[in-house]
Amino acid sequence: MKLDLYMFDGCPFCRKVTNEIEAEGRTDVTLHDIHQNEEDRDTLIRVGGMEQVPCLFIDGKPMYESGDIVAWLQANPQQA
Ligand SMILES: N[C@@H](CCC(=O)N[C@@H](CS)C(=O)NCC(=O)O)C(=O)O
Repeated sequence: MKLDLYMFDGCPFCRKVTNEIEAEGRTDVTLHDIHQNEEDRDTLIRVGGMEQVPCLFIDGKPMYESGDIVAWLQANPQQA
């Protein structure tokens, strides 16, 4: 499963998600800072439909809302 988190530094909702990733010790989520990379920002808007972060792409399908993302991460632990 391919997991890509679109976020930016200083976003408290993104921090909630990255804290969960750290707490779980996950290494399967690739971070994309939309303030550091214009291409990532364009991808978020094109695929997700809006610039809101955090947004987790699960095999390319966007999931917005930090609470939903945290719940999804907890329900889908990293595969060995
Ligand atoms: N309810 C959302 C709020 C996310 C949110 O407001 N993110 C801000 C950055 S801290 C944002 O992307 N704002 C731009 C927008 O909503 O278009 C969540 O919990 O994920």
